[in-house]
Amino acid sequence: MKRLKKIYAFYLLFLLVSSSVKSYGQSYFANGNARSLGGNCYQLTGALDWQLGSVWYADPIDLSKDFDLEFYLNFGGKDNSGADGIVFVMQDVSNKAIGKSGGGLGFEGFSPSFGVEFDDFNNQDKGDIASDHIAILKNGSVDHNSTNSISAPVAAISGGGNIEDGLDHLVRIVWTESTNELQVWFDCDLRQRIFYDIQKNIFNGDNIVYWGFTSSTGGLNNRQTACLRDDILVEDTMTLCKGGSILLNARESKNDQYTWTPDLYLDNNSIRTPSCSTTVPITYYVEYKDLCDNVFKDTLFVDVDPPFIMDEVQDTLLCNGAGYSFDLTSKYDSIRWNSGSRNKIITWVDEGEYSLRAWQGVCYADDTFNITTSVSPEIKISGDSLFCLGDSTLINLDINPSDAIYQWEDGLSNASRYFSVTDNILVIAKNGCDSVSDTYPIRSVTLEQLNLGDDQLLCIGDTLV
Ligand SMILES: [Ca+2]
Ligand SMILES: [Ca+2]
Ligand SMILES: [Ca+2]
Ligand SMILES: [Ca+2]
Repeated sequence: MKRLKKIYAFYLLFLLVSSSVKSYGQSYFANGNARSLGGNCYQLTGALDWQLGSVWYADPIDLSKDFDLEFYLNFGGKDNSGADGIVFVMQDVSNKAIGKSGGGLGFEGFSPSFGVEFDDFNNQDKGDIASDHIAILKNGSVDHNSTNSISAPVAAISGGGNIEDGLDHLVRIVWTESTNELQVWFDCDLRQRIFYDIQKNIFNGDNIVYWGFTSSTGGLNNRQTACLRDDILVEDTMTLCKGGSILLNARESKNDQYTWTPDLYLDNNSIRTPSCSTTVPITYYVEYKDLCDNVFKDTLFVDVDPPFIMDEVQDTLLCNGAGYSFDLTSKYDSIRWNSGSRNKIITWVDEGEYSLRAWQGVCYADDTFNITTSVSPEIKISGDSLFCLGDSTLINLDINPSDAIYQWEDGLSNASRYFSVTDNILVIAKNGCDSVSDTYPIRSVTLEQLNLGDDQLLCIGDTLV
């Protein structure tokens, strides 16, 4: 099961990466001679001898829940000269699993597996019956006489008709988990019915398994195809965000007539996909005629998640290289930032506009914020600190960063000015990060009058003090 999950996770990743070219074809894994015919149809084998193909649906099936699968099988148009048939398979080997050709039906050889075979060639050594038949087997065996036979072959068509008639045959597989009941319907007739704990007896308790089809030809052949209905796995629970709406979905009906009850919170209760805007959890029943003209009733539970308001973020100034950190792990199921990051624990440091979307269940809320960055102001004062009495000195300020506002001690805020008295100049600068101050002493000086006395006569060789 672990391995299967890993493969599945990888496949999801692949889908995400290649979503621009997503098509139905990528929802399946085709192996051997199998190939997509477009839509939900696959050719499992061509009308050639010794062909071998398998197709596995990308969404695994869950045996711990009920399911009801419908598909069309076409066995080709050659009866006595045609072979070999198709097997509906559940397995947890891999999405590449493929068995043996000929009477092996592409099923023989891989285990653990569960198969419902639609066999149109009589291999007497395997316990086949003369009629085209349906049987249930396990673990890659097509031998009805072996211990791997779960239910013996019965004619596919009551009375023993031929299924290699070139027509699409509607096949329906119904699993009821509570009673471990599996039903196989062929052309609207119930042909096989077993009570068997598939999960425990075959898959060692694993409930998540691959499912799909195998097919082969041998010394005789037919072109064999399988077409899955696109609504093959209809959800039985949906969730909407209160105040919003969601499209419900029922399966294809024979006459496109539906009745949803109760007729509450629906825009139209008689169409296949009504829009539902319920504000409370509610169970709907939808009744319609299925492809076999039986009146069919499905249940769909619609749950409601409460909307919420997010208040996680504010416009923020980050100072001196600090970051804006978030830990949203406990509050939200998932997060998506405008950068594309889905991290719930994150620290932002760069300036810019940010937005995020957060989910609680299927409800989400958006928020935006701005980050600006700055550093604490720095004051540089320059100019002559000494000047002559009666003169003045020019003092310059160089304040960084540019968002800092500043003032001299008297409230003026020019970048340069003259001072003419002794002072200890105070300058204050502030921005969102900090408020700082600096001082700068300036002093006026008085030069004494020099008196060198009267002019005197000095003879060569004399000195004068
Ligand atoms: Ca045949
Ligand atoms: Ca056979
Ligand atoms: Ca058989
Ligand atoms: Ca036949």
